[in-house]
Amino acid sequence: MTTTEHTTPSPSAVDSGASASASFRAGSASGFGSAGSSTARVDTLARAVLAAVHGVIREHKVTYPEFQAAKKWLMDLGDGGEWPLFLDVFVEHAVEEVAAETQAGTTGTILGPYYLPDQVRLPAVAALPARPDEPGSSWLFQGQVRDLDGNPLAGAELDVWQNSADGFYSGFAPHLPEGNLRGVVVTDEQGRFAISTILPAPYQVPTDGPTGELIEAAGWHPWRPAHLHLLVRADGHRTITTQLYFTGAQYIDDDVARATKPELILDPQQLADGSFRSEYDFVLEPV
Ligand code: MBD
Ligand code: FE
Repeated sequence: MTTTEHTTPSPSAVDSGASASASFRAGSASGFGSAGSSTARVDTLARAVLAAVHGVIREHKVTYPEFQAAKKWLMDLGDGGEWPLFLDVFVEHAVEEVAAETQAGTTGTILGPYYLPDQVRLPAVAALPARPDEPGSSWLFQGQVRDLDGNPLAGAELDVWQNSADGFYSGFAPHLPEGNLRGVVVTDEQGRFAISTILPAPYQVPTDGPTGELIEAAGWHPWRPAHLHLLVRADGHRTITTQLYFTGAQYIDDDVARATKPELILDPQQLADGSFRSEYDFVLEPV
């Protein structure tokens, strides 16, 4: 396992797990009914999931001690508030793959557990809110939002969020100010934007919670490559949920969340002053 390169400060799995659970509940998701699923659909999916689990048990001759250990681990996952983390790390990529089958324009990828709505609205040329002494390499990220026909989309929103150099997301770690490295940037008349921020850092799944316990017990590694999250939206267009990554970055070919895609990898240019610059354009399809 390659877990030694980055050391993390004190925020615990419970901090991020509890906040991620609360934030998910505050969002729009509710019961099966709200998903628009009929009784027949729920029946089909629930049967299929249970059949898959039964299949694993039979194929691998799962024992009673293993069944009880799994039960305890699942209980811990709920108690630690880590269901959103666990599902977004290990399951969401498959849901996104299916969604992508009917999506045109910029490639999407998973949302993850750390999106927070209602962040500060910023003009097309803006710096993300950051601490006065925000550590990390300066990064200017700029580009244009267009429709499928190549027309610029003025007033489009780039709702962006990223971790700080120590690997944590604001809102999910008590040492970071609210709204740090989050913002909604609105494109100008030419659909353009230029965002000043820092390069994001690799992300480590908390090792002191149940998700980390499973990763450790299975001999996997807990890392995601550094990434910038974005929701890109414009009136009359389908919102793109995506992430941008960096060429040659650690874990770029071995993301624990399986959420990298070749089209989403940037190759930032380093300037003489040591800062970095990237360009990326987004294309949205009509709804
Ligand atoms: C992250 O930062 C993330 O983007 C995902 C998908 C899962 C866990 C943490
Ligand atoms: Fe993330």
